[in-house]
Amino acid sequence: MRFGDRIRKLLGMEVVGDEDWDDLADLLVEGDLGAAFADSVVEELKAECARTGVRTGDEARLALKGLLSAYARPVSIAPSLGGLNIVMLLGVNGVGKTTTSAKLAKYWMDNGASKKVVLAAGDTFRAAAIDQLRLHGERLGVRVVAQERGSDSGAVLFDAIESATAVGADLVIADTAGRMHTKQNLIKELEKMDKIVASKADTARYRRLLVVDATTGQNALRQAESFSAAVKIDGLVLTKYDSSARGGVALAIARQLGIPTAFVCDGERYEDIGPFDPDRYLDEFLGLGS
Ligand SMILES: Nc1nc2c(ncn2[C@@H]2O[C@H](COP(=O)(O)OP(=O)(O)OP(=O)(O)O)[C@@H](O)[C@H]2O)c(=O)[nH]1
Ligand SMILES: [Mg+2]
Repeated sequence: MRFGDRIRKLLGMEVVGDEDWDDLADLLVEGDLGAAFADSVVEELKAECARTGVRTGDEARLALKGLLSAYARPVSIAPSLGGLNIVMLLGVNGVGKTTTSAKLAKYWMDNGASKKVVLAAGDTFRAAAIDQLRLHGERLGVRVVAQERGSDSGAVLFDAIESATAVGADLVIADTAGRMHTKQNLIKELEKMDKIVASKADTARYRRLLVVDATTGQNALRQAESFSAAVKIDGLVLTKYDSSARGGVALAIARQLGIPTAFVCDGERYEDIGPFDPDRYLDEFLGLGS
């Protein structure tokens, strides 16, 4: 059963009783809000329902939507005209960074936001990562700038930016490694790449997206904490939303760290990406709407 349907079923009653609130808090924890957030939002909801005289489950879900909407924060990330834009994708291994790099290239070419994209193979840790990005480049007709495995990822980004400028591209999408020998190495590497890009790019055209896997629950919150301690994160990409559709962790990340969500991915095909739509997202999460 989809998460939203479980909420709908739980709050299906005519009159919401005391034990229902506890069950709701438990279910919201399963939806990846985390215990403290779930408890506090249910307390708020209880108070609001008492104050406004809300009694039915349907009304309660609507009121809950209102409370959660403070944390369903969208951000619009798109290349802007008149200069070179850089979008760097960050995240731990396996979350979908490489796939999302390719999806975004196609998405922005298709909607006219970019005339010419360069993909940068900033994951130099694994040889297969470079081949994977090259394959996407071939399929999409997009230039891929890469060096051999083990080379300096900052140098790859530097090259990609030079190359993009030389061929008149307006967008560099940089894939990065999700894995290093140690977590400390990974963070250092990111800080270094970030400095290189920041020194070559117009800050208004440089965006860092953190990719998180919706199926990993509260782990994604911890990842967001460590990445945002190293570099400024402009927005989230919530991937694998198709296989979970709980996705409450995006709300938890916004509440805890103030990071908004830019895109949601719900499948493995290039087209399976779209801008984060808070209204639709909350309706799905709470089993509202159709
Ligand atoms: N169902 C589903 N699968 C996805 C989605 N995004 C990515 N995947 C799959 O997740 C797997 C990992 O994706 P990658 O793009 O290689 O992830 P990565 O973050 O680059 O991984 P590393 O390079 O190992 O750090 C692949 O099998 C993708 O097809 C999504 O939105 N939905
Ligand atoms: Mg990858």
